[in-house]
Order: sequence, then structure tokens, then C-alpha cells
Amino acid sequence: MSTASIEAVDAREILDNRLEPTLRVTVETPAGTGQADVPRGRSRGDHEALDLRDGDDRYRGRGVRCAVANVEERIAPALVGRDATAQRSVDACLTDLNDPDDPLGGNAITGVSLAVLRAGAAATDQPLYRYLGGADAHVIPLPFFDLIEGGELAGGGLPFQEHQVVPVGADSVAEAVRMAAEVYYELGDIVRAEYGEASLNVGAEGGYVPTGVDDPRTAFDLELRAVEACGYDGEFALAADVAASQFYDAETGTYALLGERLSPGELLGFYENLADAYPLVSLEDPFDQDDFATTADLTDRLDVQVVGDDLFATTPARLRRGIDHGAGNALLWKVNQVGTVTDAVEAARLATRNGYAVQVSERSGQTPDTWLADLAVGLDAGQIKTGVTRGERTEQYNRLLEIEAELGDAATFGPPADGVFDP
Ligand code: 2PG
Ligand code: MG
Repeated sequence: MSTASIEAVDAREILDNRLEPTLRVTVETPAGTGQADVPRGRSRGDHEALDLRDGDDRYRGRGVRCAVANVEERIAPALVGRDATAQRSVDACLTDLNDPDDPLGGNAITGVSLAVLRAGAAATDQPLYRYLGGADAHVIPLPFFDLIEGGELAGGGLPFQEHQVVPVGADSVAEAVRMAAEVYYELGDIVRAEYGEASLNVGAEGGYVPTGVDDPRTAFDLELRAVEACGYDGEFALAADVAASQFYDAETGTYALLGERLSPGELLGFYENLADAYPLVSLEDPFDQDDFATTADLTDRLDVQVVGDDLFATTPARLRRGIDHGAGNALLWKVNQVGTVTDAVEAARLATRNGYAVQVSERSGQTPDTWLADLAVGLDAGQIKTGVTRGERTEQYNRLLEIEAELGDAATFGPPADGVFDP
């Protein structure tokens, strides 16, 4: 029997940053144990893997006891005895086991798949990023910091979900985090002085929610003022996760923005003006999650990175459709949108092979588990978005700082200079 042979697979119901249940999965082998917590989005796309919930009285139906039971009663017996380092065959087994009429739950599958990956790393005595990325893993991702929040992730009036600052002038993640933190403090002073103390309350990812601000341009103005006040002119670019499906009305085919109803073409015009007026480098989900055509139009017309999150759902088939349409030029990468590590890695490879960039992403619901930071390095993604404050976000930065220090001179920072997004 191989020393990486799986001896046990266990799951527990734990709590995420929103005090909502999620799974913690543990995979044991004689040579090492792997454990992983499962994240959960709030602004979830329609094409994501099933997030299986109990739907009973506990936790207003949000309990995950049924997913825990699926891990222990259906998945564990099928995996015991398999080699934890054979990720692809373990994931294929999970996919086979998943009966559409009685689904295991994408959350159960993601937890097991990630815990197996961790067990494989432990059994071969390697850090997770190197186990996934191999001996050459050395690219530390450039973080996108969501300093002002709106949409579904905050209680304010901003229609766009994330107004990000991108420290394109930084040479390392240590510098990027320090610069962004200084801008964050400065922005705090500005929003408190202008919009009151309550503006310091933060959204799901730890960004501010300035009271009464409902125009994305005002949010960008505030961010640029903070950047300037810190003396970082030209060292930061701007980006947004629009999450446009959230303000799209399928019946009329229009977007509710700033008191008006915009057609897709009018919204495209809004983005063109935005890109003219601001140092905008990246737009995520600028249109409805099924609108490949207008997304393709925008990708063609604007010289910015166009990221598909709900559009692609980290699913190779949807990304393939995007590639065929010329829709977007970057993949937002979230393992739990698709289920297994194998399928998510396949989506990232498909993106790279077709000249798309890859941005690794947190979910709004998660725990301080840091597999995300390791996977970003292992994937050679070059970009990450992982929020701003709150422990489940800052732990990702702490892990990236640790990896960067561990790699020393071998580390390089940010996406490749010849890619879609060239800071
Ligand atoms: C997004 C994410 C995370 P959620 O839309 O990109 O930033 O939100 O996890 O709620 O889907
Ligand atoms: Mg998004």
C-alpha cells in the first residue's frame, strides 16, 4: 500500500465569516493529512455547481449536514484505498459518483477535492503551491484590493459590487500590501470626514461602504484622492467587479443604473466613458452572465482586461464558448464554481492556452483557510482578488507574504508582461 493511500475522509460542519455553516473536510493518509474549508459566494452565478444546503429549521435552512453525510457515507467509501497524489483520478471518481438525481453537492465535492490536494502535498512533503505548480512555481500574484463595496456585498447604494485599486507600481506583494494598506487608511479618513463615521463600516470583503454614495465614479474619485494623498500617483490603477447580472432586468433587457434603464449598448457606452476618464485596467462581469455577445463587443472595443466570473463560472465548456465568441479575455478562477480541482485547473489551462489571463478569487463567504493563496501561486495566475480587511482576507495576504519570503530571489511578482494585463 502506498504511503499516500487514503485511509479516511471526514467532514464537519463549521462556520464561515458570515456565521453561516460550511464544510471542513479532512483526508488522512499514512504519510500526511490534508484539510480544507469550503468557501461560499453570495452573488452566485446561475451556472455554478450546486451549493447543497439542508433546507430545514437549523440555521434558516443553511446547514450542511446533508453535504457532510454525503462526504462520509457516499464519498469516503469510494476514496479509501486510493492514492491521494492521484488528483485527477480521485476527481474523476467524485464526478462519477455525483448522481444528478441525488447530487453530492458541489460544496462536498470541492471540500474533498481540496483536502485530497492538501493530503497529496503533505504526503510528498511539499508546500501546497509547489505541489500544484511544480519545481518552477515562483509567480506571486498581484492583488486587486476591493476598497469600496457595493451591490450584493454591502448595504450601501453603489450598483457595482467592487471598486478595486491595483498597485501596478509595486515590485513585490510585500510592497503591494503595504501601499494598499496606506491607501486604505487614507481613504478611511476621507470617507469619514465627508460621509460620516458610518462609512467606515465595511462590506463582506472588508472594503468601505460610504454612506449615500451611489455613483461608481464617485467611488473611483475617492480612491484616486486617497492614492494621490499618499503620493502614489501613477502607482495604482483602478478596476471593478460590476457583477452586472445583479442590476439586469431580463424582462426588459435593461440595466438599472443611476436612476436610468440602460440598454446593453448604452451600458457599453458608460464603460467607454469610464475608461476614458479613469486609469481603468480591468472590468469583471460588465454585462449579464449570459450575454456573451455584448461582452465580446466590449472586449473588442476597450483596451482593458475583461474578466468573466458569473459568465464562465470556472467551467471549461462556458469558457470555450467565450473563447469562440471573443467574449472577455480573462477568467475569474473559483474552484467551488465548478467543483473539483481538476476541472478548475482545466479551465485555467484552457484560458492560458487561448491567451486569456487568470485571476484567482476568494468568495464573499469563506474561512481563514489559506489554500487560495497557495493555489494562486501554484497556478501561475499572476493575479488574485481576495478582499481587503477581516481575518479571512488578511490571512491570504499573510500567506502570500510567507511564500514570497520563502521563495526569496526566485520569486517574481505579477502577471507576465506580454499577457492581457500588463501593469
Ligand atoms: C465575486 C465574488 C467574490 P461572491 O462576485 O467576484 O468577490 O462574490 O463570492 O459572493 O460570488
Ligand atoms: Mg464577481
